[in-house]
Amino acid sequence: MDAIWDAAKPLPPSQPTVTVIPNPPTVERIGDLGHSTLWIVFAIMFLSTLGFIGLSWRVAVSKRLFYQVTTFITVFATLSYYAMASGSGYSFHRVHVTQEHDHDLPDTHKIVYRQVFYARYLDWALTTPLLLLDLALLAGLNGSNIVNVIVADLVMIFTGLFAAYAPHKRQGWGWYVMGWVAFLVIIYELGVTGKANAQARGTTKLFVPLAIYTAVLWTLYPIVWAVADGTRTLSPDWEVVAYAVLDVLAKPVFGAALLVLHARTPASDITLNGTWSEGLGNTEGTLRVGDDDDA
Ligand code: RET
Repeated sequence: MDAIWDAAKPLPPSQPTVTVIPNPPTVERIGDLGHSTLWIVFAIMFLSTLGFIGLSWRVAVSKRLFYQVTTFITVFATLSYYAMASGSGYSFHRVHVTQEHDHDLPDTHKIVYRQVFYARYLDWALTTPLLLLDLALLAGLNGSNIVNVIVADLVMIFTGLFAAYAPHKRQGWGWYVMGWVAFLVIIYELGVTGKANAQARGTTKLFVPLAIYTAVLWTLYPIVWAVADGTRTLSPDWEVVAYAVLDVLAKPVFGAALLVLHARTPASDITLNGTWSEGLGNTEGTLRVGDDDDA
């Protein structure tokens, strides 16, 4: 609001004369810290992918499912970190910031352009269902529960994306709350249905620690979101660092723990014979070129 100063009609002393100089827009984007972090995590994801591929070659095709799912998770993360580190996968979100002042001074307004990495949400939309699939298979969830948990997960990620790009703060928090509702559905499916199934299957010792690890770690994501995109307290650089730590713990560290513990727990074996391991139209005993089932 521009204050008008009229010399002919001075303002009464109780109303101070205020000149509001419009604030130029500011840009919040990552710098060296963010860039280096993105490249480091790209390398970690890439090397983990190679490691998981190596591990999967050591088991028979019929027992490779966990290995494959875990490998796909780091493949997608490698691609999204490459996109972000090499300078794509983001856009600027325009935020209108209103600053209130004391002493009856009028509010001031500022436009902020904040760098938002949408590549993150694409990555999460592909990898979080796979992480949940890993856990669901460990627990032995039925198809109906698996569909519920994966749909809830997609709702959570896409509401997060809409929240990040919401033109108004309040609308953004509305999406965020919806994301939390979906997240609670996931926690319920894992904590209640998953635990009961794991007990019946004899995989509790493996499932429960991994499910608790997941629940605690995943809860930190919306907290980071709230202080980064939500209130913009965390700078884009530190936002990248925070998600980097969480992503490394949620993907390579979780994947390695799952594969090591799974290898030690015979009850968690999933053996897929028939078409899955033999291929269509191949009857038992037929040797296929490239088969390495002897592993
Ligand atoms: C958002 C915002 C909306 C509310 C909630 C969220 C939760 C996100 C989570 C992300 C997990 C990502 C993982 C990535 C692995 O690499 C979308 C931030 C609840 C839980 C595990």
